[in-house]
Amino acid sequence: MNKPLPTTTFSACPHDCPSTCALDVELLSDGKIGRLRGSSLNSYTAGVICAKVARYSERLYHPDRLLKPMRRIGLKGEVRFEEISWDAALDLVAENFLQVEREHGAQSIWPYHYAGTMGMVQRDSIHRFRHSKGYSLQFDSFCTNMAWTGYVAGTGKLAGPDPREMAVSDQIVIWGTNPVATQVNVMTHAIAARKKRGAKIIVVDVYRTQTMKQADIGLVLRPGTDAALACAIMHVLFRDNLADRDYLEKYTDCPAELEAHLQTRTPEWAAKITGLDVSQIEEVAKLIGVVKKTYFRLGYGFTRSRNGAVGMHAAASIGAVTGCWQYEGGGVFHNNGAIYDLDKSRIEASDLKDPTIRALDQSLVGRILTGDKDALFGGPEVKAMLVQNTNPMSVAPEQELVRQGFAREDLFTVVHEQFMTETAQMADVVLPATQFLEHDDVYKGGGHQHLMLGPKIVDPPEGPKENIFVVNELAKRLGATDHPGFHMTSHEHIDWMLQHSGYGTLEELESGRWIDLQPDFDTSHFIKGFGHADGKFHFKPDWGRSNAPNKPLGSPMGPWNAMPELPDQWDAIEAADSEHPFRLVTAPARSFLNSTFNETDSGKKKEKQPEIWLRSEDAARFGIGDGDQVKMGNARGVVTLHARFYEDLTPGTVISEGIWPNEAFTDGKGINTLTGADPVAPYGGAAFHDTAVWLKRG
Ligand SMILES: Nc1nc2c(c(=O)[nH]1)N[C@H]1C(S)=C(S)[C@@H](COP(=O)(O)OP(=O)(O)OC[C@H]3O[C@@H](n4cnc5c(=O)[nH]c(N)nc54)[C@H](O)[C@@H]3O)O[C@H]1N2
Ligand SMILES: Nc1nc2c(c(=O)[nH]1)N[C@H]1C(S)=C(S)[C@@H](COP(=O)(O)OP(=O)(O)OC[C@H]3O[C@@H](n4cnc5c(=O)[nH]c(N)nc54)[C@H](O)[C@@H]3O)O[C@H]1N2
Ligand code: SF4
Ligand SMILES: [Mo]
Repeated sequence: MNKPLPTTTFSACPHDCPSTCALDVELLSDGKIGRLRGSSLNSYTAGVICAKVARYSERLYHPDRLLKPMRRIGLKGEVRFEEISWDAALDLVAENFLQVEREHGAQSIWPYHYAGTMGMVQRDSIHRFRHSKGYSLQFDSFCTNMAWTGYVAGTGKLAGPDPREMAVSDQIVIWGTNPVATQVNVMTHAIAARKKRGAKIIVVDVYRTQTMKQADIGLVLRPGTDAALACAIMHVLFRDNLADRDYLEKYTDCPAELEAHLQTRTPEWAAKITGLDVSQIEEVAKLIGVVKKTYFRLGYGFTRSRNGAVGMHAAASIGAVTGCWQYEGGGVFHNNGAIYDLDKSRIEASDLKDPTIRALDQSLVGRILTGDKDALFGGPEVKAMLVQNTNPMSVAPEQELVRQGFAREDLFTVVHEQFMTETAQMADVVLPATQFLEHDDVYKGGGHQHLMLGPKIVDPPEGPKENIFVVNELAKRLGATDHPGFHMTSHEHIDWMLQHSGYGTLEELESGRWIDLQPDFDTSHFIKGFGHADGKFHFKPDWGRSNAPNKPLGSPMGPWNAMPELPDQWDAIEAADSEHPFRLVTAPARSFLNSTFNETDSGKKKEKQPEIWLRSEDAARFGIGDGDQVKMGNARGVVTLHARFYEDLTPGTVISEGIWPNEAFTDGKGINTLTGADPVAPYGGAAFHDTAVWLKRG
């Protein structure tokens, strides 16, 4: 007898990736899932997804999945646990939270979460729990702050030309992102433009990435010098009469001032700062000036520096000088966050949010847990945490402090996880979580324009429960379920949010799978004006009062007063010095997604081992050979890993791809031992790619 053919159903990728792919999921006759594919019906996904999600069954049926609630029986970090029932686990958590609240106040409890799933019901319900109890708030700073702030400083709105228009561009500039690894669909559309129209692809990065290998022109510059490149490009545009002066007059705030300011920002000036050749800068500037339909796809990578917001703003400014925004296939795109306008008040219980409660900075978790008064805003110590959707013991900067903090015997930590992550290992109570194919949720694409449904497709094994179950059950035990959001199923939440946002019903989304929310051409291209009150693109942002989307603390931070008024190279980076001659960039690995997928064998096999890539001549200066074990350090700590010669980066730059578990390093200390948590101006953020280090053999 022939085996029945697999049937196919649909979902959406839950991971923190701008592509948010529309998925076709194979259901096998034994009820298990088979391969995942990109939906060819979705105009952005266009049938393509990354390899790590295509083989999701490896993660779903992984033998190391957490299946039972557990409580700690050893010392913190000894990783000795015993299984307990869900009821006993939830009771234990509630008891401890109530006790902490009685003794130290509600703000000494800090629900801590991030982007393990991007589903809005499962990810954001923790806020409903937080607000209904008056626990400490969280200021999100791992990822988007500098990028969004810099982009919005120019455009006034976090949105831009339809990324599908890349397919009709004559030239695509991929700047500070490595889409082959981090958001594969950008390549689909860019390559389509090359095939159909001979579009050129230009890539700007700090090493020759997989993406740059596919480019027509690659610019490898020094980390944190993108604003210098952008200024020199704009200098050439003005100098050679390639600026669109009518556009500048109509659409920008101070074109004459910008032109005067850029007089001295010559290619020669920028070459010294960036490490590029003058001829490379001239060539790219000319192409950008002459090819009107140029689409800039600006990523996050180049903004993870202490001058990151300034770099993003400078790069975005180029488009306002050429006027490429006016054309189909032209403009500057970073993220579409502002097009969705969703009513999440039922999910988050935002009506209960008390803005006077402190918002603790997620990147400062190490300082916070070790009692840093400033990081605690002078308030009570953190005594209990519920951690969901994040793995701070791997991903947060200043790991030495993070470890010390989570090792505190007087800190009661609950970790709700799919795997025994390094954070779960430090918990008092570990709760097993469902994976995305086992629960309902709804997703929005940051790098595109679709709101997408990801319904429950298979039953979880006995044990794992979804995030809203944990949040609702704890709220019940803590006597805090007044808000109607606690009495709704995930279906009801999705339906309510859709209806109250004006996007129909859940039933409609179920039949359509997704909604395309791309605004019309004029809106996306800012033809009727940019997002600021004066309708102009701002070359001269008011950094201290910008309408950045991510500024819950209200006031600017970091050395924001020193930010340049106009696009310029800003000296705020952690520069190399005689003690720290190298600049470290911790770029993403293709087979991992932050710390996710580093539990699967195929991911580990592909990425091999933690490495530091450097030029052979740099290595030789320090007596380091290819493959040698090396120590790399700075005042924050020391890590041990293996050197690999890599010639396609600037002298003095070193690259370490991937957030490996700390335990994958020889001395058990991972890459974030070296990265800093100091808030970047003007609205916070962690400068993951901006670290000065020393290197030696050993
Ligand atoms: N495979 C994989 N995919 C991922 C992730 C992952 O870890 N792995 N992470 C996901 C997440 S959370 C996010 S936010 C996105 C981020 O995706 P991206 O927008 O691509 O940002 P990054 O991954 O930080 O870095 C991208 C590139 O920026 C480069 N870069 C670093 N510093 C500089 C600089 O100063 N100038 C320039 N020009 N380039 C620089 C790095 O070398 C890297 O190649 O990707 C998501 N997708
Ligand atoms: N050195 C360095 N550090 C970085 C970066 C870098 O480029 N370099 N990038 C930074 C960036 S951009 C980001 S966004 C952060 C990301 O940091 P995190 O958001 O912490 O991302 P992950 O490491 O993938 O961890 C997410 C965890 O959530 C769990 N999870 C997934 N789905 C669910 C669910 O439905 N329920 C529950 N309870 N858990 C779930 C996963 O198993 C995983 O362990 O890392 C930052 N750290
Ligand atoms: S490319 Fe990104 S969104 Fe698409 S399947 Fe892979 S991780 Fe998910
Ligand atoms: Mo991120």
